[in-house]
Amino acid sequence: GKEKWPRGDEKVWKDGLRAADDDVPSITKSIVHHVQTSLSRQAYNLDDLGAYQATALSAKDNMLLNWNETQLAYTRKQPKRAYYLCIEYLMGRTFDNALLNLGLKDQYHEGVGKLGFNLEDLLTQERDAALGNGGLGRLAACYLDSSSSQELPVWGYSLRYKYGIFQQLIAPDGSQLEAPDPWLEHLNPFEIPRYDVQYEIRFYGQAERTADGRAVWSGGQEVLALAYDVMIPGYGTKNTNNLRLWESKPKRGFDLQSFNAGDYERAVEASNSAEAITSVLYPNDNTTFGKELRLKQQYFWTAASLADIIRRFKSLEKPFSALPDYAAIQLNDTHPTLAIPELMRILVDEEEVPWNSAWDIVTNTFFFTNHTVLPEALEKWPVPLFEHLLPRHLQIIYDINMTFLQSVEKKFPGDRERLSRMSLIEEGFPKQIRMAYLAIIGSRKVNGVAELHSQLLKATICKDFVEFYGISKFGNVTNGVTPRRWLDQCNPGLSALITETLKIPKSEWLKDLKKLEGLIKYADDPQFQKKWAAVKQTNKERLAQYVEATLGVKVNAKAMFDVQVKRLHEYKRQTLNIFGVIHRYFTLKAMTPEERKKANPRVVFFAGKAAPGYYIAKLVIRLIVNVARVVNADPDTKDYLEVYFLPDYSVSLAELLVPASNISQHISTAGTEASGTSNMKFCLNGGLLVGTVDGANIEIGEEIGEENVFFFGHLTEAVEDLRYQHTYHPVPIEQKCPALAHVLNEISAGKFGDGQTYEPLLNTVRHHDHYLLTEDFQSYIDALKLVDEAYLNQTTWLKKSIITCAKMGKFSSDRAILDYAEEYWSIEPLKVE
Ligand code: GL2
Repeated sequence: GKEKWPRGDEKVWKDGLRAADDDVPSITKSIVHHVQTSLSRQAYNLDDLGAYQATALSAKDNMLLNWNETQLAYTRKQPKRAYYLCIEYLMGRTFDNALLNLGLKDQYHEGVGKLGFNLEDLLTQERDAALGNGGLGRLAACYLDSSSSQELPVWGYSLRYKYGIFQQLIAPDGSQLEAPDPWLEHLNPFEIPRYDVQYEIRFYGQAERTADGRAVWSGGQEVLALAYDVMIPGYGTKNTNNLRLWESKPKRGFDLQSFNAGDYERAVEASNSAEAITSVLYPNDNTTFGKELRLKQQYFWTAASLADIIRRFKSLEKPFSALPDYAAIQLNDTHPTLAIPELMRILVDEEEVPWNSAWDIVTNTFFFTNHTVLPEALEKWPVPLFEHLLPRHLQIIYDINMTFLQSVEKKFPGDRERLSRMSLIEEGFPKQIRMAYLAIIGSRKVNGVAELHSQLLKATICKDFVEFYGISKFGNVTNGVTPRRWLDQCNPGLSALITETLKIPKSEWLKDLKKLEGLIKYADDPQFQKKWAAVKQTNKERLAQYVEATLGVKVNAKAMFDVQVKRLHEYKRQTLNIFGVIHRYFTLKAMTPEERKKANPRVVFFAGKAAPGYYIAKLVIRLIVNVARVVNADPDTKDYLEVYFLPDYSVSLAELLVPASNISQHISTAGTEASGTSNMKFCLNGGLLVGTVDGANIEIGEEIGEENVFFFGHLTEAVEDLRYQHTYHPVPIEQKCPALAHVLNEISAGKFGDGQTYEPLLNTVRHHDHYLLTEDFQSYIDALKLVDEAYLNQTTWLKKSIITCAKMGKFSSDRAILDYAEEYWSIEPLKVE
């Protein structure tokens, strides 16, 4: 705005400005203040939940001061900004992270103590913000932490789902049950509703042309998008970025006409349908679910976000051609691809920018990251459904496609096959819109999330586009994880040991993770090894306590902890793991008690959710639970093998599991896991990796040395050929892999409950074996044997563990976000003073 500010007396304004409450007396004062005012409670009726809320509100005030200054600095200095559009943000809990990033945890600990509460108890009162399914959503959360910590002007945009990822319950027979996740049931201290930021979003209706040839989209349903802001505090800096979440609301409360006619149900129908848009997160990971409501979510979110971005840009009073100098928009996977036709619509229909200029602006503003090559995850929308919901956008997509195909024809004259391969519209009944292609042609650059994945992209989904645009449009940014949450916060013991050993402030290595290499020179030091081992032991006992408290069983914390936690998916091969466990159980059973004493005791942990409609994945859970039931009850093997399925995997549970692993498993069929990010978290915490030559496992091996990783299995290059063999020259499993055949037969025979139940699962392995379990089983068992042998020698094991952690610097999400900032978005850090 041009008017003078502040209004009124500047001095009064200045006197009113608050400083952060960063000493203990001010902190206790602010907590008590929130108890009294925000909660309207008092000391006599304050429980842990109330104390948590008041304390969190006090911390939020501190964050808000930084947030305000950050936004003011951005507004004043007008830097180019990046916008990260991701339909999922798997944030987990906020409070602990906020205190650590603000550098106020000790003060709050003391202050809360003075008020008669224990900070650690209050922290567990917070519910996870579980607005995501798995790796893709958690990656977005790590990137926000890094963007604030690295002082980059980045905002996230997503949806404020009323219900996050479902709660997982395990029935007595082992099957997964789903319950809603009403995470907003209580006050959420960390969000700010912005009643002043609302946009109208249209669906359905008609797209028509006026006499002068302009397109107008009218009629249909209009709903309101209301902004909620979530502050993202940087570590050791004032910079506090924003995550803006949209909530859908009815535009006119309810339909007054029906109301007046006494038809109250009809009157609220429209309002219910508006609210439904942001009511629940779709629980599918790595698979599309072609429902109209999902498409509505995608458009609602991208349209509101773009309206917001454009409004901010317009306040700069620059010509539209300057948009790419002020905004970079990252399309995280294809879910926000509608932003491309939507920006075209705004520019061409509303701002009267000529089509070609508009397309120039678009293709210099957007960037696209692909997160998977799995065919079932490639988004395609049926044209009839799309046309019904977004008639104008379909016209725009057709126009984009026509111009694009003309340029392809020019470069490859007469190549009709190529035109039909590259078209945005896939022929068929019905025709479908290929969202990945739209994202590719509408973006400045395209990247994958690990070296192998980016190579595969260029060889498969993007092949024709590489030939058309040239290779330089296609890049790689290997994923990363934030060491603040995934080391300092979840493993305070290790963090303290590292700081003490490196003899530099924690803030230095946490923001420059390569500094961990300073640990290498202590890798052989017996004193250091002893401390290193003690930290791991403490973390294992902490996990054991959790398991006892939740499942009521005592875990042998002296045994090796072997962890596989991730979404249940056939490609991730939890089946390989559980079949390996069964094989191990049979092997132990067959031993004499004397022989058994030489075995390496092992506790195997599984956790992860299956999409509610994913039948085979649910069977895998059921099998794991029933194997656990049988194995854990067997006195012959009990001291050597325990198996647990921990229900309701979450970010908070990961924070307990990750620091407690001796080994973790990342065993996808080669070429299927784009990157994986928990592999990075486990290794950063000194857990060794058992894995296939896939995704980021490969780069972890390159960094830490292959001698420190337990690799096994066929390579990506072999997969296609093996699958061909399986289809055209199948060899019976008894012949191919007798050990595995024995495992399957015992399951069928009812060793782990009714064998019939598992037949559909077992048949996926017996026939076709798309994920190549029969091909990898033996080398998997061999790898696990090597693990046992290596674990027997604790000195060399600890050395591996220390070196693994020390060489993980590359996998900080700070490195990844800086890579995006420099190579893609062209944005620079802006330090808030
Ligand atoms: C994923 C990939 O499967 C996973 O390998 C990758 O680490 C993450 C983040 O890039 O993205 N793709 C995807 O759709 N989900 C993922 O976790 N859900």
